[in-house]
Amino acid sequence: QEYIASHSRPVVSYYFPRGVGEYHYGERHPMKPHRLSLTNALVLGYGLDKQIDQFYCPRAATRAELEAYHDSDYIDFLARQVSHITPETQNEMKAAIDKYNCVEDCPVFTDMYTFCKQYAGASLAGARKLTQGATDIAINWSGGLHHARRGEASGFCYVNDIVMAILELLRYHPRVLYIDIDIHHGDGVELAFWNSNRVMTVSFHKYTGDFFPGTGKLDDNGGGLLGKHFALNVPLQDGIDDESYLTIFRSVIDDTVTAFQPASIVLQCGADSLGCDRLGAFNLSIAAHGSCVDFVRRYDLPLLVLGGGGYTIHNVARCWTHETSVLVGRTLPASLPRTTYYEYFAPDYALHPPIVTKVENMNSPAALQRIAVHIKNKLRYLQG
Ligand code: ZLS
Ligand code: CA
Ligand code: ZN
Repeated sequence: QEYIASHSRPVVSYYFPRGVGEYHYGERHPMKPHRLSLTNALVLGYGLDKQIDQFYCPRAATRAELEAYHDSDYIDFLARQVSHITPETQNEMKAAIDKYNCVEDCPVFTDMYTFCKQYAGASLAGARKLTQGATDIAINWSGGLHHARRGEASGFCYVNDIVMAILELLRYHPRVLYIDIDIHHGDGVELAFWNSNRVMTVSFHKYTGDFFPGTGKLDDNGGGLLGKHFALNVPLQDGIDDESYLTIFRSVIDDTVTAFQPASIVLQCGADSLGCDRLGAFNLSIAAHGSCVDFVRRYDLPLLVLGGGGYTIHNVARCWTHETSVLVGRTLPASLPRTTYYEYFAPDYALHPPIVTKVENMNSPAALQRIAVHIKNKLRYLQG
């Protein structure tokens, strides 16, 4: 007989808002919600829904839920950007569009408010299931939009579903750990909890003079009376490979979990840290990106898993499908199932195609070791 409950399979919930893959930021825009449709098609094509315990089409977040973090004048503005903005109405709104930064990176697009309420509603639903103890792992690939500010859009992000989900978790959990493996700095989440000792934010990102958003240096560690030492930044250079990334990721996360003792973890899985990303310049394979997810899963803490960036969309879908399988504890066949989007995955139709780039690894082992030791020393401040 087996009574070892701790080794039983975790309960996994998956959140996919209806139609979330059908929004368009605009013709030349790199952010393509369509990648969510590709991901969902692969997840279903592989039959992963049979291992997922609860497959939800969550309701949209309400205005009151958005206002738990966001300024009401900003939400008013988003709500007024109803479908079919004509050039004339755009002109009238020009001042407000500038004020809320809804230009270029964050364009006004058809039904954007519904899109925001949907992805935020999904992250909130996951957070609630976790605090109720009704699930062990909640997955929302449409969430993870880490740049949005309380009162303005930033970096393709309008509403910060991550901050909203963490605020929900904090109602029941004394400490929440936020981990961000998107290639961009998780600045919006860091800023929201900059002064808090109940949320520790850890972002791994490309950090060079001009790479967006330009923040996240090694010595940015939180502030205020309580928040000092409760933010960590791991600045990296172009071309980081699987071995280097996994070494520093495991070292930093293990030290952080030991020092901070979180009650739950939120993991942002931006897939723009993969090799061959249209915007990114790292060199990670899908297997290594997935190993980060597996490493976090093994702590057996309530876990909210979110999407984020990812601009070579056929690889984004592969990556998040693989990670869904990691979270449910199943190994998938190497050949992709036939789906309506099968041709996106030519010519190999493989789950793990070789992701090869010519980008040289600009991170020396010595530099990475220096960062890991620096962070180890900083985490000592949490102990005493
Ligand atoms: O983390 O680098 C920037 C800012 C600019 C350069 C681009 N121009 C348009 C605005 C000024 C300095 N922005 C980045 C934002 C990256 C956001 C990452 C989000 C996330 O992955 C989470 C979801 C950026 N990089 C590339 C672009 N913007 C970009 C490229 C091409 C275009 C087309 C559409 C829009 C304007 C022309 C655009 C943005
Ligand atoms: Ca990051
Ligand atoms: Zn990104």
